[in-house]
Amino acid sequence: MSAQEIKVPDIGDFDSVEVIEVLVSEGDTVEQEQPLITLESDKATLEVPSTVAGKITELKVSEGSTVSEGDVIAMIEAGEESGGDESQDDGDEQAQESGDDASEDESSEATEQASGDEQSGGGETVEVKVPDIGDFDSVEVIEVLVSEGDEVEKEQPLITLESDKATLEVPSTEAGTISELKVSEGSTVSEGDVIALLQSAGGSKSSGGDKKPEPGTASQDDKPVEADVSGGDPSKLKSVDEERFGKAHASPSVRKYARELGADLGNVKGSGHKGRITFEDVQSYVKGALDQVQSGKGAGTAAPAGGGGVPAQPDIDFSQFGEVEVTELPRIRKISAKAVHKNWLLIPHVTQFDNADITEMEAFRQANKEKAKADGVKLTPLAFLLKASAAALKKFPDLNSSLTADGEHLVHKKYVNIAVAVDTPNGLLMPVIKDVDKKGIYQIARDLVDVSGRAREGKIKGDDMKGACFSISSLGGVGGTAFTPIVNSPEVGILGVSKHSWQPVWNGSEFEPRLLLPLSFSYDHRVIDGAKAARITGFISEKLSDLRTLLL
Ligand code: CAO
Repeated sequence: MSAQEIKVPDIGDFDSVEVIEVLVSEGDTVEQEQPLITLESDKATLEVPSTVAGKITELKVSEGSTVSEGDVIAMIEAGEESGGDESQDDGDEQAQESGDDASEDESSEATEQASGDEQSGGGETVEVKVPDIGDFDSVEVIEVLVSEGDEVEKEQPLITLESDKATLEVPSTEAGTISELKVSEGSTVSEGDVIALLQSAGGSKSSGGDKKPEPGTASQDDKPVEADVSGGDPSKLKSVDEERFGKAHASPSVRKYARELGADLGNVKGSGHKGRITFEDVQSYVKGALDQVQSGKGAGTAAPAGGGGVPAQPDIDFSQFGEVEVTELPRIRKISAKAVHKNWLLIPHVTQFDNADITEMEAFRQANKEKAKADGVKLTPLAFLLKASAAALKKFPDLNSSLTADGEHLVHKKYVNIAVAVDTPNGLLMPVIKDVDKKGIYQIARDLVDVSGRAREGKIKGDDMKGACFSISSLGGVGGTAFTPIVNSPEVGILGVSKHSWQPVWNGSEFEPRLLLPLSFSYDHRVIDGAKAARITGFISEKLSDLRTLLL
């Protein structure tokens, strides 16, 4: 009985792919179709199965080797149950055929296909097709990573495909705007199928193949901080159980991301479709591990199945309890949901509460409201809050700073731009009012009406929401006594404002009615400590209480 070679089959547009796992040992008896090794490139993970049943006499690869199509993985002595010589021949032929499939003609055709059918001159519609995906046909789309209208870069993953043996992401062949999506989650596709129509940006905006794929539509600012989760002891979190990591249900870019952070995917519970592990799951896991390291529990035990202690959202069929209707979140809400989730997980928040006595400020505002209105200005308490916050940003330089990515330096800003949370029909937007420290109350009030109006009408531009040093979220016009706003990273503080109310205040000899404005100041505890936070909130209260100091 002669041993036969098991070769790497047609694996699509990949060459020199790393063996991340060897699933068998010499001497093992394997079944036909039993996976022998797992390969992983930056875009795909796939298992290579045995083409025959039999006994492994020699392994030709080890973990860390790189292989290409046609390379021999192992020698197998075919067993009786495999059907003898006939099946050996089949296996050989199969491996051979796989090799033949990737003939030069076909691979150049695949490359042509992958570069789109039309020339990439600016503004042309380009069809993005499923490239050569090897020995796979009718593969399920398990994730659509973009939406119509999204701007994408060349090489940015658009969809994730998954067969029973492989997961791979299909990247965009051009930079441009997605004008139409031709697939949805659950569709099945084969090589050459059109995934999306893309309005080409001109073909020059390549991001390079090494760019880390971003989850969904998260902005640059949403990129997760590459946290050192070792808590000073790299051995604690960096010991990854390779076997469980290999078996985890995650896309290649999530795997790559987990490897970069030293997160053991085997311990991360997936909250995505069919329990798939998402970027957010990895972030939650890392955050949970970090919290446990910091609280002294140690990361060795910090690997709860729920992803850093955060239980995954169970997929509940609510219709069992009564009638339901499922609606999709608006695009802005999806984006802000990702941002607040990331900020809530990554920033150690504390909220400091205080009351500002705005009796005089309100008297001033009421006295000037009509006159301001005649000048086209809507004078609300928010303009005064912006001015007081600008003064605080100048007085406390750490409040007007951002942590560097390594977490070891502060970038102090010499400008004072403040974002304001605006409730719009499509979700929360944060337009920025620039140079607040250099503007008077009227000008700030004018800017506020301008940006909030444009935000509500959907006319705000991306640039209008960049460059903030601090944020204010006012629910004063709505109600409530206090809340805990979430800091917008990389800012380090946010001021929440609730509805003012008349309260009896003891003045030393009697209770006196005073108008109190509740302030809720949330801050990043890595940058600001509690005493400073109390001073900052006190400073803002003082400025609002004594308009003379504010208007100076
Ligand atoms: N206490 C009591 N009344 C207040 C107040 C406060 N703290 N702040 C504002 N008001 C009053 C205003 O004076 C105005 O009344 P008058 O017309 O009689 O003067 C009324 O409430 C409505 O104000 P407004 O909402 O039109 O204007 P604003 O400047 O206070 O706020 C804006 C503008 C855009 C911030 C606001 O409209 C908005 O969208 N707020 C929601 C923000 C939000 O959703 N935050 C939560 C985010 S999650 O962290």
